Amino acid sequence: MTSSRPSRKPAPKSARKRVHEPARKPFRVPGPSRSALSVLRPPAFTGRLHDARTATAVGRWLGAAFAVCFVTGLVSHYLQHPPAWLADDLPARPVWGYWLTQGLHIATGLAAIVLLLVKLWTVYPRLFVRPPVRSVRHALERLSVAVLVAAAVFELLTGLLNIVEWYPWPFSFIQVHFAVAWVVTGSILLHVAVKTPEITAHWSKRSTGTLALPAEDAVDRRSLLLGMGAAVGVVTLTTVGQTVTPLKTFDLLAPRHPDHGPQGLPVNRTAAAAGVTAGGLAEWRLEVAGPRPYALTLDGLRAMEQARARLPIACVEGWTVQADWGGVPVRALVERAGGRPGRVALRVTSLEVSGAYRVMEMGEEYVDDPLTLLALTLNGRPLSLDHGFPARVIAPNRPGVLQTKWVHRLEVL
Ligand SMILES: Nc1nc2c(c(=O)[nH]1)N[C@H]1C(S)=C(S)[C@@H](COP(=O)(O)O)O[C@H]1N2
Ligand SMILES: [Mo]
Repeated sequence: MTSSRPSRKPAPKSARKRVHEPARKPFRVPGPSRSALSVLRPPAFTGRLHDARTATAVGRWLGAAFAVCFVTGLVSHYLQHPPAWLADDLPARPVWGYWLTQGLHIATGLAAIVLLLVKLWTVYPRLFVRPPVRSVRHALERLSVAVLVAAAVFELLTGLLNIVEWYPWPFSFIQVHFAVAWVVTGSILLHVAVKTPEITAHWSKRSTGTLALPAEDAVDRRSLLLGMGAAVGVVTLTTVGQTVTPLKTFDLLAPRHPDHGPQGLPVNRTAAAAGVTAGGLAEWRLEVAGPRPYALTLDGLRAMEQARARLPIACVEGWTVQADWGGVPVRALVERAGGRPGRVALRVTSLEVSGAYRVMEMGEEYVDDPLTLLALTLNGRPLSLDHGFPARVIAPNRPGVLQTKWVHRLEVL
């Protein structure tokens, strides 16, 4: 290798013989003065890694990742916070539905971090465009890109911090992450609309950009895209094992490992954190409110006909573990209180002292589903305290946050 910088030290003899190039002068910013402004002068962007063809090639992967992330995010949001008209029609099947959509949400969100970084690097020379503003249209376009970048960075950053359960901000993650998702989506659509001529011109490999390329530039671009693909592959492989358990051996970077936790299952909120103690459970009864209210002890629940269900706990934060659950079908408990399964919703209250997931409501479809259980056992053993002893909800196709633990009251609605 030859260095482009002249070196003060004499090169070793063997090397000196091979140097044919005259030593280059060190680079100087031309002009009368090296003012503060000249620091802002763009570096010389050689090669075509910053051209429209590269931006298009990277951008469509990023667009695809954001599209999947947005749609799966909507699914997650509406399963957790359904509007009243939808609440009773949320489907309890397929049982793996939320597992799939939330797994995709987190995986595409993590992949989008890599893709966004590459995309920003590809287009950052445009920050130095002179003059900065050519027309009103140009100004609006630049403003829309600024909004897009800010919203996209915000969304990926808050999502990432959420999966590690770190909330270094004063606002509610759920509402703000949801709202900004619309801003990102809207500004992507606007961006695509504005850039349609460029995108179509550079969509295929034979785009004008490529034809004009010297061969080595095409190689550069291919290397960039391969590198990006490899980085996405590594990020995905080292995190997706938290939800695709056959790949759990490679789960090195995800915040959760599917096996780590009591009874082989992770725990988000421990009994201690929820203020639930074994001592406080001595007097535990399940209260069921409805046309014919009643209460049951744990032995009373165990004496009812038991059902089994193999269902995943699919946490919104992206980890999923399948388990065998045993307990009393919720519809049987509702019928016993005089409610008609398929016609009534249910409010479930936890013993938990405080917390966003102390009270949960489930719609008619879930109440009616034979796989929706008030679970007493996990993988054949009584629930551990951290998994919701003495009784917890487990239902198919439902976000983990709604699988309420330490249940003590059901209300037929
Ligand atoms: N009462 C109560 N139930 C709860 C929670 C909670 O904070 N309080 N957390 C939920 C969340 S976020 C998840 S992912 C599941 C996890 O269940 P596990 O801890 O048994 O794995 O429990 C849910 N049940
Ligand atoms: Mo969760």
